[in-house]
Amino acid sequence: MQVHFISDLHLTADRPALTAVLERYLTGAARTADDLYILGDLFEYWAGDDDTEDPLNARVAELLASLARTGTRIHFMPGNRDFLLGPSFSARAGLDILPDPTLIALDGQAVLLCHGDAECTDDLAYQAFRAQVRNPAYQAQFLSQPLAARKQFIAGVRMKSEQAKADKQADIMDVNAEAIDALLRRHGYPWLIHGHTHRPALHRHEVDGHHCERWVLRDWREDSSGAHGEALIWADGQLQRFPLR
Ligand code: LP5
Ligand code: MN
Repeated sequence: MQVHFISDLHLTADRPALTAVLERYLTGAARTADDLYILGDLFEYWAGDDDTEDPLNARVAELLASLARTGTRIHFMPGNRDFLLGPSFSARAGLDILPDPTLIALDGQAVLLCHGDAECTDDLAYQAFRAQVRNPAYQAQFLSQPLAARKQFIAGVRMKSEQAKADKQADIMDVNAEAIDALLRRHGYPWLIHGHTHRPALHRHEVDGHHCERWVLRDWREDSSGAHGEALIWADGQLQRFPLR
């Protein structure tokens, strides 16, 4: 059994090298996976499924669909940037959409998957924003607007979010320890895999006497030495980080 986890690719037409890393991965190492879990923020933002024709979005759907045709099951969990991704994209890409959180088993080890933003409970401004944009009525109203207007609105939100983040203390943008303990308790003390915080690490939590590992995924990025990604891979009964170029 081989299971892969990726998150926080933040794909955008402005960073084609990241899409190239994804393409090499989906046509290479990912082929041996029985399951591939994408734990949110695959895209820099998702304005609605009527944007699937956008060249980058169509290309990503095609790359995922061709992996799915080779037999790998692909699962997508929404992130804080692409929670509007819906049934037309998922049908085209050959994936299913999972609720956040979702409990799975890796060779008998219970593992809870989440994006990670819901657990950043110290970031009160973000949680208020999140409650509003995750409201179905608000989303329906948003999606009834023309695509160009939605993209313009998102550009404004992204700018405000960047400004807000500049004034926030770094630790309020990490997950809250009690929120993690409560989540693990509620789900019977599984391990946890999440992204969002861009703070890759392996944390060991003791909750009510239970030992739980928490694996934080690495975001994909471009720097002076090129574009880098990462898949966390369950194989031979253990989790390991696998760098992607
Ligand atoms: O994504 P990241 O890591 O940079 O920052 C997040 C939080 N910010 C966001 C916003 C997104 O980055 C950008 C928007 C994505 C598009 C989604 C489509 C939505 C359209 C509407 C759908 C119905 O998620 C950031 C966190 C950070 O993670 C760390 O956890 O701190 O949160 C903020 O910065 C939010 C601000 O604190 C408050 C909100 C500012 C925006 C106000 C816009 C006004 C419009 C109100 C409408 C709801
Ligand atoms: Mn995120």
